[in-house]
Amino acid sequence: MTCGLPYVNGPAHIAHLRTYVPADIFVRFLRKMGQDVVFICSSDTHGTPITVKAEAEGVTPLDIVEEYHRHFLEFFPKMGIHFTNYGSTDHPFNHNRTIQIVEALKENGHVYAKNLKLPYCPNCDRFLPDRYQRGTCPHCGASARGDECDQGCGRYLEPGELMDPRCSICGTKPEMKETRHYFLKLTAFEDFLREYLPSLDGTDIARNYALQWVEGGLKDWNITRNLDWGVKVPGEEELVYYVWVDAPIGYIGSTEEWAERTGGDWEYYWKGPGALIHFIGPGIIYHHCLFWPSMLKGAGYSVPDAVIASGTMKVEGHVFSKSRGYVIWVEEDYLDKGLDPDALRYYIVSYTGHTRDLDFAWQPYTEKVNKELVGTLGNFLYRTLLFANRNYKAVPEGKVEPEVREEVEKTIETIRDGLDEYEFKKIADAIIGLAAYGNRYLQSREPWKLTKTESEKAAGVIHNCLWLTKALAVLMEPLLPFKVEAIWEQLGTPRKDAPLTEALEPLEIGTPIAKPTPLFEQISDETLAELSEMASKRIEEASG
Ligand code: B3M
Ligand code: ZN
Repeated sequence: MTCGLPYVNGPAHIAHLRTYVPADIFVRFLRKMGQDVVFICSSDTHGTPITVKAEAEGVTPLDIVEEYHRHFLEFFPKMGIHFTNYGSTDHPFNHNRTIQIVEALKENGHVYAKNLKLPYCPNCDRFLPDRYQRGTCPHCGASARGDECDQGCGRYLEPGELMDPRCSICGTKPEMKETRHYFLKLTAFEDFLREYLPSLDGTDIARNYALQWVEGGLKDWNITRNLDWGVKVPGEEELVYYVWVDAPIGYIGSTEEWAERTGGDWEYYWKGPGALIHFIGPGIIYHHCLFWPSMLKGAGYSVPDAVIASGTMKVEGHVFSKSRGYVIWVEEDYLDKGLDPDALRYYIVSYTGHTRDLDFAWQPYTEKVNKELVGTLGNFLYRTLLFANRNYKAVPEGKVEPEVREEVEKTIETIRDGLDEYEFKKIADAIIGLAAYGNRYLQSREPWKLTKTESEKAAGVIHNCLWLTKALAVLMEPLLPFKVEAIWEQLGTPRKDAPLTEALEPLEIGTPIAKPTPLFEQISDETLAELSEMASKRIEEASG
């Protein structure tokens, strides 16, 4: 299983989390259900996103890559996201794998060379690949950059397609100059794609967009660029492979890094029976559903089984945009302020369905934390553990009531449906629903009244509540891994990564229950005001 690779040209932001949080939750559930998963990611180190940033800062691409590679490596665990391997597309394994795959494509007749006239800036004295040019989108007329209509229809653009290009560094109108490039014969994969895409698992948006593009007609794909930084094309001084060639191959490269480190078998996943699952953002469906399966197929590798593309990200009601200030820098704006990583994981998946627009705003964030996490979930856990500690100091005698058991079984069913449908909100809602049931159960049985008159009954109620607490701990661990560690400690039975079936196992009577501390913290009006103020300031500064 893989996640789209972050370009290492800046720190982690909230839109990144839309891929990584659901993917991490998915992997954790698969493992709880006994599946063997290798969870792969890497720093995307090549292409003009890196070189443009390096030029702007007057440093080398390698400086940028090293700085932000380290950032991401340290960042993911702070959000509870754990890859089996987090590698780099600049690793020699990936350079070699890229060259091997293009060679195989060539041998199979899928790659050809062709001379092209491409924009060349006489002032900067170089060709203008991808982000080195801005102009007009030939499809929708919006302002666009060389490789993508980034402010309009979102389409992928081939070199030479952008209209009225200008050098994005100096603004000069480029000349057209001849240069030799390599192409992947994407058109030859049309029949394959027509047959393959309808059976591709994952979210509908991935499959449907891809099919629509095939219907609209395919074009051969230019796989080289006039750049120094990247995977050098053997025998061609001036060319590197386009970053979208070596970036997905980086999924394989990172698996090879893992295999070397652990003695694992990377070919099992890439040429054998292992299922291949990609989690991605909505802007890179074209690359993952058209280019990538064609490359894999044409070079003799397995093709993806599922592509799970999310919907888009908004911040404070506006389309996510770093330049316009509609951004949350996860480390600086969130974690460094002492805010809870689990609460953010929860917000990301519970706000809306996986393929819809997800808006991050501080007001609904505060409401969700205070109402759902503190009010419902935290409240049930705290009341249960406090009552158990005060009255029994340990798990009291009792029998799990059929009604209580049924609630847990129902929750497990809903979680399984959520995983099948890639609807992670279903899972989050089911967990809060189970806690809400716990609150209702506790409230209706009133054990605080029973302790004097019918002490056995009171103990039975608390036994059931503790059993629910354990079930919740098992079921919500993928969502709220930090909190669950704390719950296990309070329950006196550390059971990290317990299988899903553990949710239905009996409790051990007599296990000591320590004095609990509340798991979730209420967000005050003052904190909300400060956070909202920070957001509006950033937006103001960006527009001014
Ligand atoms: N580095 C980031 C993006 O376009 C890009 C993903 C590569 S996945 C192989 O979302
Ligand atoms: Zn467009």
